[in-house]
Amino acid sequence: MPRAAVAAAQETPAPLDAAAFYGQHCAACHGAARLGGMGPALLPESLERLRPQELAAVLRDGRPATQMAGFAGQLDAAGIDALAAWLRAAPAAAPDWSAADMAASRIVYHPAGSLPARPVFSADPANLFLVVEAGSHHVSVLDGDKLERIYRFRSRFALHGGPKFSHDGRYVFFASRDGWVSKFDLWNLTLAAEIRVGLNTRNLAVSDDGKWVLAGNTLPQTLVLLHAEDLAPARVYDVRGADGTASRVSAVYDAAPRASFIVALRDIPEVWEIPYGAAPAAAPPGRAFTPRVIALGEVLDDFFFDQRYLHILGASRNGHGQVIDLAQGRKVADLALSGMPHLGSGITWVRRGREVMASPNLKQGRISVIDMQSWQTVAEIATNGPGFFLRSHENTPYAWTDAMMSPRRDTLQVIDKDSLRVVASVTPSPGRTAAHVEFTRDGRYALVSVMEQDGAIVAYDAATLREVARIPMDKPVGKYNVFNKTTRSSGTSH
Ligand code: DHE
Repeated sequence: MPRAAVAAAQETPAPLDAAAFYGQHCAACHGAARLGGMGPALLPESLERLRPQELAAVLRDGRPATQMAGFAGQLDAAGIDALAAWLRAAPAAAPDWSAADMAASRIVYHPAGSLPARPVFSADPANLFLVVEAGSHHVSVLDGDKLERIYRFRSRFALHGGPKFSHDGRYVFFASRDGWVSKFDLWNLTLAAEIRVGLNTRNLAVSDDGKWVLAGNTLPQTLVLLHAEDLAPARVYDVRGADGTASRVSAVYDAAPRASFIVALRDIPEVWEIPYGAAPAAAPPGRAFTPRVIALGEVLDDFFFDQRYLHILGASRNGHGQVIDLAQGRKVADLALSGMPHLGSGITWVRRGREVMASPNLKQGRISVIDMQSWQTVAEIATNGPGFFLRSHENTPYAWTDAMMSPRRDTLQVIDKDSLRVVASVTPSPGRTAAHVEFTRDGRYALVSVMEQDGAIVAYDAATLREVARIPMDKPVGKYNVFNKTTRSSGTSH
């Protein structure tokens, strides 16, 4: 070999053996099979939502305030890229999460009945808020009257979807993207039980009778039914369509008036209804827990329900919307929607004697308002830009929306529910993302998230729109008021 070529070969570092590097430096925290441990799972599904530059930055610089140290000292840019690419590729052996894995993961911290059935604090237990802080994976409990934090605890990695409450507001159930289901006793401010139901989970629903929790997974492609009392697994459903095609779960919902769970599926044109009780609408006797399959013309994975759970309003990923009559099990109307309506964040109210529904749009700066009898679009309200959430309350004339997917992400717009016009806006912290509103139980104050690492919950007087409190938080995402959720306020998600 010529001398120059020898020198070049000596200078070019050998490509990174990412598997070996992972085994040596990452496996202790993230698990030999990348299923997670002290650190989160590192499977393609777990990393889906992380942008390439974000993943590279974590591998290079680590994550502040965690055990995750960066590898800038050991890997050059090419090595970081090789490790990122390896992590984004599926492992050679398909990861599995068996019934035995699930059972082994379950922790019962406090068996049912072992703790006092009264709150250990003086705040109104029905006016508490739970705030999911995504920054360092914590949950804060706020007193909704004093607008003060009364407790904060560490959550599992990356909670997603709304936490779901038992009827009396004592227990709240969380799902993490990593597959953990946690049951928290709000009156005693302590975790009651936890179980890992999968490797990648969408969300969970709690049955209206308080007996069951249903979690929907994307990995493995299963639904897991748990006893709400102690999170013991009751049944695992393999999610497969009529032709045998497996499907990820988009989301699970509790249809309380029907005493059933409704399951939205991501890869097959079906909706499942799983009856858990004896409601006449739900199922003939003896059919409890057996899925009733509603066949659709196309895959719908973003859902909204009317207040009585007679209809599903569903949207496909390309924005096509339709109305499914749940009793008849078939489409009864099309919805004139475009862009990517975020029906999951829709709300309803009565306007001039007619019930209307409105939802934000992830792709367009507009709010669609739909008449719930004729299914016609009543108005398209132009907003600052694509947004994620829309919220209101029975006691306020306004609905609040964000534009968090746009350059105006720092501003919330306030819509008059009668005139259907934007009448005001608030900018809690100029230049910083503001989104997700939830009202106090009486609708007097609107709490807004400044969704940044050193962010805050900012409370506004819902009538004057004046700021009344600011509570520092670590990237607060969603907030959930016990009363509004347990009474199924039409101004918030259920
Ligand atoms: Fe969510 C709820 C789907 C990305 C924050 N999100 C939901 C629900 C669904 C859903 C189906 C309703 C279930 C429930 O509440 O139990 N979300 C999706 C997606 O498909 C999407 C676009 C992409 C994804 O990969 O999941 C998505 N969601 C996000 C985010 O990026 C957000 C802003 C930050 C995060 O934490 O991931 C986000 N989603 C939320 C929140 C709720 C939610 C805060 C609960 C809203 C509520 O008030 O009830």
